[in-house]
This record gives sequence, structure tokens and C-alpha cells, in this order.
Amino acid sequence: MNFSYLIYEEREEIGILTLNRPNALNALNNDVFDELQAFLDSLKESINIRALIITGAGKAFVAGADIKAFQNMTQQEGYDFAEKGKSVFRHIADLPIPVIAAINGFALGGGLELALACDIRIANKETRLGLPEASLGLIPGFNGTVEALKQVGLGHAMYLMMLAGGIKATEAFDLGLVQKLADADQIMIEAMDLAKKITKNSPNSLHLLKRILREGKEMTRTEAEALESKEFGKLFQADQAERIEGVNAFIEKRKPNWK
Ligand code: CO8
Repeated sequence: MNFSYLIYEEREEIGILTLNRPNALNALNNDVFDELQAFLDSLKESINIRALIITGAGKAFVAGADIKAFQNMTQQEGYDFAEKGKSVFRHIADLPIPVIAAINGFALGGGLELALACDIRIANKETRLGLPEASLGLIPGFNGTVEALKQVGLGHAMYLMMLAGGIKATEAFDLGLVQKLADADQIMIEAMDLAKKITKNSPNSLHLLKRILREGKEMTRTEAEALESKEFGKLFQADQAERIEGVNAFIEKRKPNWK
């Protein structure tokens, strides 16, 4: 597929998607979202990678939604734009493989919301992350209020959104907003290394983990516990090839061979 704002390549069964609109610090507009949606649709049709890394070209991961498009936006257009972003991010969450955000530079507003839609975040320790919408008379619209609240809790979410100015990646790490820090010039190497370590594990387990952790975070504790037991039990159905292979490989003192 040919894209204007995306670059896609595959290395060692890992997909690398680069948002490539560096003159606008990879800001998200309707066209970028349309391309992202088309990419995700095509990926879902024939998935032949074990993990996806999302990163940005130039000095930003993504510096937010395209502020210039907000100048003349109507109420309906604002609503539609928010829904479009949410739909794209939902497709990322629904991919059956781990998705890592390699935050090479600024991840602000919609950029941080994109990173929060991914499963794991690794960040350049010299960059800044934040939800600066309040400085523009806005609030987050691509699930920032929902995801930040779920992922770092009420106090940190309030701090992040009310401060608006953004925080250093090192502070974001301390808050639990990112899971790993890297030197600026090592970000892709570290992201690939992380992806390779993760994808040594059972693809079925990774998919299941992704699904039940995401479903579990919307449930009560009792519901989440029940879901875990149900899915754990299902792994012992006779046709669960990866459980059979993983357990046999351990007993036979060899590496598992995931098909
Ligand atoms: N939108 C559009 N253009 C942008 C954006 C953006 N978010 N960010 C940067 N650019 C453009 C600049 O205008 C500039 O373009 P030009 O050269 O034509 O003037 C170019 O990118 C380079 O940027 P800077 O010169 O500003 O680069 P600096 O290194 O000096 O500064 C910053 C980098 C600090 C990242 C600065 O660019 C900045 O503050 N950007 C805006 C960050 C921001 O506020 N992001 C949040 C946007 S709001 C949002 O994301 C809401 C999401 C929810 C939407 C809900 C739907 C309705």
C-alpha cells in the first residue's frame, strides 16, 4: 500500500509503522487517520508479524491533533474527529499482537493518546509527554481522559491534564505512563529488543493477555477474576496447541516452536 504520511516495514517478524509528517511534527489530521485506518484494516486481513512498533519520523512521536484544523471546526466536525480517532485507536487495541509505542520525541495531546492506545510504551528519556489541551481551551478527545485515568489513576491524571505543559519522560516513567526509558539514539534498538523478547512467548498467550487485561480493566474485580479462570481453563481444551507445545518443550528441555 502507498501512503503519504506513513512508512511501513517489517524486520524479523516485527512490523514498524512510522508516522511521517515531520513538518507538522506528525500531527494527526483526517488524512493521517484515514491512512492509519487503511493500514490497520490491511494488517488485520493478513497478519504475518508477531508485534507492531509505532514510532514517529523526525523530532516528534506525534505532537497532537492538528491544531490548525481546529480553527474553523464546527461542533459536528469536532465530534466526528474525536470519534474517528477513537475508532482508529480501538483498532490498535483490538490487534491480536502486542503493539509497542516507541516514543522517539514529543508525545503530546493526541500523540500521547495514540501512545496510550498501544500496549506498552518505551520513551526517549530526553523527550516530553503530556496532555496540553487545557492550554488551548480544549480537553483530550481521543480517550485521553479515560486512558490516563485508568492507567495512572485520578491524581496523576488530574496533574497531567491540569498542568497541560507536559512532563519529562523520566517523570512520565515514574508515574507509570511509560514502561521503559531509552537514550535518544537507542530508542528503536531498545524497542526492537523489547519486541523480540516479548515475541519469544506464545502468540496465543500474548493475544489472550492483551484481551483479558484490556477487558479486565473495565470490569469489577469479581468479574475480572472470573474471566481469568474461564480463559485459563480453556487453555486445557484438547486443541490448545501452544499450551501443549509450551509445556512439552519445558519438560523436554528445548525451546518451544510456536507455529
Ligand atoms: N498541530 C499542527 N501543527 C503542529 C502541531 C500540532 N499539534 N505541533 C507542531 N506543529 C507544527 C508547527 O506549527 C510548526 O509548523 P510551521 O513550521 O509551519 O510553523 C512545526 O510543526 C514545527 O513545530 P515548532 O516550530 O513549534 O517546533 P518546536 O520544536 O519549536 O516546538 C512543540 C515543539 C513544543 C511540540 C510545539 O510544536 C507545540 O507546542 N506543539 C503543539 C503541541 C500541542 O499542544 N498538542 C496538543 C494538540 S491538541 C490535541 O492533540 C487534542 C486531541 C484531541 C482532539 C479531539 C478531537 C476534536
